[in-house]
Amino acid sequence: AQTQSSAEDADLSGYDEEQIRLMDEVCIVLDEQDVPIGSASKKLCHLMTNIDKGLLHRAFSCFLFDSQNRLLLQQRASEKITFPDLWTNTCCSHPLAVPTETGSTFEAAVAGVKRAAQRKLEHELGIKPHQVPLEDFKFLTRIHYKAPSDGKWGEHEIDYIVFIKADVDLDVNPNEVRDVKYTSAEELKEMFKKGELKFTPWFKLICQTLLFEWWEHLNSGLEKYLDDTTIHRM
Ligand code: DMA
Ligand code: MN
Repeated sequence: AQTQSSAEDADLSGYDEEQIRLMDEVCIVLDEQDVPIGSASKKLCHLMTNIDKGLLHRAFSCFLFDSQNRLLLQQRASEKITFPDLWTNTCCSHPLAVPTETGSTFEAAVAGVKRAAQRKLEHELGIKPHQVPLEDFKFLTRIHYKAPSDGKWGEHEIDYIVFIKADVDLDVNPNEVRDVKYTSAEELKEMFKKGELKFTPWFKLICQTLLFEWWEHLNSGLEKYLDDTTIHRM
């Protein structure tokens, strides 16, 4: 059979047209050591039938803090195919299987992730690249996790965590983001206690493990937390 475009694909019928189009993006396929071994569409990478066979791809999670050390949260749009309407960290997506975002060494991979983060902060939140210069992103560590979304779709990623401190102007893309809010660490802990908001699985994992300690050290220097060797299996 001929390769189909996602627009005429039964797996994707009924979803938002723009989100269907984005399922044609090409993700970086990895082995368990984070070595790129190929590429596959965003759609193929997020089907649980493929994830259950071990398909793994590269992703990033960006955490943006303002000058008062408040973290910018977003609520995913209802149009999202995976994890719609859930609250999460500032911006997540995938470095694409293109030379500027892939990289064959670890250093090049981190550089690619920073470019992808800058690209998606503009696409999702309307943040202009000059407000989030590449050199201001700080890579922290990698987490490897698997999470089903709704049975059919899910995530299985090695996720590069990057922080950036910046006061930014937002122009939210409603196809991606339903709502945004800034939160202090104490307020976020309260939100988890109250249980009124629903959060994405990867954000919950990062909050349960590493986030709050990093957050406490935002001003005193995160260098000692930079971990270029561990892949946390969660
Ligand atoms: C994918 O995020 C990345 C992680 C860490 C879950 P996403 O579903 O928001 O990606 P995109 O914005 O590209 O749809
Ligand atoms: Mn993914």
